[in-house]
Amino acid sequence: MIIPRWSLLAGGAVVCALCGTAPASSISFSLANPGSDTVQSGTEVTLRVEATFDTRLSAVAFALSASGDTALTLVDRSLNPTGANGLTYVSLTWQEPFEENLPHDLIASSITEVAVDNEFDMAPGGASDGLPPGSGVLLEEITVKPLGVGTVTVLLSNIAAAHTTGPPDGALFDIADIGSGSVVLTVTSPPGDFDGDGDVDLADLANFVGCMTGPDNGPVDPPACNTFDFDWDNDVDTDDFGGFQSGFTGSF
Ligand SMILES: [Ca+2]
Ligand SMILES: [Ca+2]
Ligand SMILES: [Ca+2]
Ligand SMILES: [Ca+2]
Repeated sequence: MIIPRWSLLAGGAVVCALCGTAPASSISFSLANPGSDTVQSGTEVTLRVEATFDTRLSAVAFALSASGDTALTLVDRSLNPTGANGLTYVSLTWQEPFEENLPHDLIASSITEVAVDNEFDMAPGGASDGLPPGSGVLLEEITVKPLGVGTVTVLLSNIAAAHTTGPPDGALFDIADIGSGSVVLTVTSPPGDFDGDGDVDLADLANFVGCMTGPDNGPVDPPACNTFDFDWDNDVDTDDFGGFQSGFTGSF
């Protein structure tokens, strides 16, 4: 029997080599808000883990962690999200107890859960045959708020798909271990965050006066003061102070 080889492309797409005529299968990520892999500290980000598969999906584990000086707060979570195609399933067999009493502060520990874990009994059509084929199926939707400069990693691991090895009506199935894939969000400082701790507060304000150049009297020096040039005209003046006030977050 040929053992399929699956590999993950950038962005989470999965390709299958040596699979012969076996159907393609893929797991893809999308980030609903703001849709970029770089986010500003203090911005709420909704992470959507979507899957597209032409064969039955039998297992996916989902993990969320932070590194650097970033701490994650878990803001919201859809326990049973429904995809655009009307399919609704997230088969949770194990999870950290993070769904109650939101928000949660995830400074110390990451989220790990088995989003889909279906026993596969080799008998097509049964209740434990894995998830039926679908596209754009929403497996997980979770809103986090990263604070501080660093990274947030979304990891899918232990991905397994089941595919037909016999006739098209599915007389025989086999399990393919797809492996893992990750997406990394870079968390950056917002404008005005002089000390790089993710907020714009009085500690940052204390540095504003020392960075002032006056109108059209740049260059801004030292370079760290550029965070106060809100209107990008190479000075730090009262116009920029207005921007600082608008961006003021207070201490987190
Ligand atoms: Ca700050
Ligand atoms: Ca100016
Ligand atoms: Ca300016
Ligand atoms: Ca601060």
